[in-house]
Amino acid sequence: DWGQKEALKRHLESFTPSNPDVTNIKILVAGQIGAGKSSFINSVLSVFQGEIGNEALADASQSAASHSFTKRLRAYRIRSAHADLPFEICDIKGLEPENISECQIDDIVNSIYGHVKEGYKFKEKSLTDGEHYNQNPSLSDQAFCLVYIIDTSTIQLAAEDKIITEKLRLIRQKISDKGIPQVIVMSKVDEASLLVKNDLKMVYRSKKIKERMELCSAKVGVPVSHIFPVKNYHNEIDTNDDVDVLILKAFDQIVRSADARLRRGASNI
Ligand SMILES: Nc1nc2c(ncn2[C@@H]2O[C@H](COP(=O)(O)OP(=O)(O)OP(=O)(O)O)[C@@H](O)[C@H]2O)c(=O)[nH]1
Ligand SMILES: [Mg+2]
Repeated sequence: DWGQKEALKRHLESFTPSNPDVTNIKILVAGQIGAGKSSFINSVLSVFQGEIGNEALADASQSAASHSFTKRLRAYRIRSAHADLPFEICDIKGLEPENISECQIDDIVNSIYGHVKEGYKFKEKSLTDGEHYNQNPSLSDQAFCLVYIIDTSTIQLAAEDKIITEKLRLIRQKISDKGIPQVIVMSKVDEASLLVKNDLKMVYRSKKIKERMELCSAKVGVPVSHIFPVKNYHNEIDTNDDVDVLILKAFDQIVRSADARLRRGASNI
């Protein structure tokens, strides 16, 4: 249904967290370098603003990078034209494709639990103390959904695929005790299929996209119902309803998952 943009937007604009102790629901975005994390955050911000913003600075160069363009943890509050919404999305450094480093995984897990303060610059060694370490995170400091961004145009490459899924598996293992939900956003559907590039509405009809979503589901062990294909805003001047609908669908599920986790009670966190 490509006509649901306004309904989805209204629903999210009038949303209040189930737990009254939580002022804003925090969501953490993770994934490989260049997967489109910052662009996804910009896209969500743009949908609610009704115009393209570039708050979460994305990498403007098209070349494949070996270092993350985003270096610090930064939180972005979602705002609509009328008010601040009770959602905050955190952008972090990307996971390096070559190796599986414990440090990167620990930093992500610590960021989810709210131990890493805004502005922290990620280092070679994981954060365990100091001025950026939050010893006693409040409920609003903790993230209640992990969004993992996977590049649809490269997931089929065997080597990358293996490392991506192994890292996700390690993160899942660490956070599974606390029942933090995970949603996968598959970015760059336009780069994965020419059909979709020419008409975004073909995204659920394209055989290639369907195959990639199934591949992702099988490898990561997340049901296809929790995997959302999107095209991020990355070089556009104006927003577009089809792009907005896919972003809103993904964001709506992210918010539902996070809120469901919150409803289960703070005592288990
Ligand atoms: N075609 C297309 N390009 C995209 C999309 N999303 C992101 N990009 C491009 O991919 C590149 C990387 O995007 P970023 O948002 O900077 O990726 P990131 O995951 O934040 O990367 P790091 O901060 O380096 O870890 C940029 O050149 C974007 O313009 C998309 O949906 N489609
Ligand atoms: Mg980034």
